[in-house]
Amino acid sequence: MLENQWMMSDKPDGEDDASVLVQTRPKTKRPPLYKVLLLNDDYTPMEFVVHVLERFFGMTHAEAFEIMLTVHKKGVAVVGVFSHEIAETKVGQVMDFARRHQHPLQCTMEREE
Ligand code: TYC
Repeated sequence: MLENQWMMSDKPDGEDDASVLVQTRPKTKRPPLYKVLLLNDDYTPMEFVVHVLERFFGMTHAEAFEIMLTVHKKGVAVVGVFSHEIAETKVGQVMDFARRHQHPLQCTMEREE
């Protein structure tokens, strides 16, 4: 993609001075990224959360246990950063899996600054 810029033509006064659209530097805007957040609650078993983090976020048992404890203590943690489509898929997978097991676990996404 190219960024465009309006410029005046360099004709002397009295001659045609119509504005022209010229190409300047190439513009490559990267798509936004989204943080996937896991929220604490009082009922979802710790081992279930650990399993979710292993299953849907590719964490080792040790990594998953550590993140689960962070959520348990702090109330929320970022469990991954993805494109909009992948983040939506992860949130859907976690919410669906929790619902099927009748746990109130909540997972959301938030655009990165
Ligand atoms: N607080 C829950 C408990 O004590 C454990 C838990 C951790 C729940 C992380 C949700 O995202 C969560 N059983």
